[in-house]
Amino acid sequence: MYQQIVILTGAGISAESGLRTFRDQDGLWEEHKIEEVATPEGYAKNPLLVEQFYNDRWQQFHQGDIQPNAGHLALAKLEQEFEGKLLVVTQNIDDLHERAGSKRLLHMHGQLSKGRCPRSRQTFLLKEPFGPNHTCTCCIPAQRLRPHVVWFGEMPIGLDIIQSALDTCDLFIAIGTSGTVYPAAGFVDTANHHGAKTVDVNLLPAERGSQFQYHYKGKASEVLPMLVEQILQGKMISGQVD
Ligand code: BJW
Repeated sequence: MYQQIVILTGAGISAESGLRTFRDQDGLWEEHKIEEVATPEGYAKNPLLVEQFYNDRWQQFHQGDIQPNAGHLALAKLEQEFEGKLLVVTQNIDDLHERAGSKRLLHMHGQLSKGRCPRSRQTFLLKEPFGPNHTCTCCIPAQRLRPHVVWFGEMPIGLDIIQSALDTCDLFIAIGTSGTVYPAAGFVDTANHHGAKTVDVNLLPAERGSQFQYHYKGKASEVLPMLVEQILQGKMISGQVD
């Protein structure tokens, strides 16, 4: 039924694994000022504060009870069994998709597990939270690594790959994202423009005037296993689940 699928995930898919979202009640932005911890200007002004923000999240991500949930696992199953093309684009910096088994995956807002040389942009895998000993091996003198994340005003990663996938996909599914941050929030328009079916999965009901053609209201961990089965069985996606 479908040949090429693009899936966009946001913080909501990891919420049921125990990671906080940004804009929900009790979200990260309730406790932190965006301009202080999620802009290059904030980092230039106070790198230690920003490193602390990411180190706190590192600690949380590495708690033993943080595991991929049924939503992540369903997407990995889709990748294994779907015969067409599939790309999962995640805005999340956690590694729960990888840990669930996803491989055709693009982290458009970076990865917490990596630091980046501010001069060469080379990335380095981190085995521990940020500290003064985290420097690059590509420059002389060695540069202090910065978090490999995309802050406001910075260019997201892999946009050319995402754009060409969106231009040719016939199914676009957004999961657990508030649609407030661009360019990710505009992907649905591109997919609609190219004639794809567009589907939103969110705990909240569909917004009036939403650009999505279909909406599934519910937890990602409950909706995705059902949606993935429908796709694998070649069934048309048509339902509004409330
Ligand atoms: C569940 C659930 C469950 C919960 N099941 N669902 C004016 C107009 C338009 C654009 C701009 C503008 N001024 C500036 C801009 C651009 C700016 C922008 O979009 N600003 C807006 C705020 C207006 N964007 C940028 O600067 C981006 N770069 C850029 O634009 O470059 C230039 C460019 C030019 C031309 C083409 C392309 C590019 C960069 C954005 C970087 C965002 N960075 C962050 C931090 C990353 C590192 C980190 O993790 O700390 O990314 S901010 C934060 O928001 C993070 C997230 O990835 C991102 C999106 O959040 P997400 O995932 O949607 O989470 P929430 O919390 O918002 O929503 C969770 C949802 O889940 C909710 O809907 C819940 O209901 C749902 N949910 N539980 C299902 N169990």
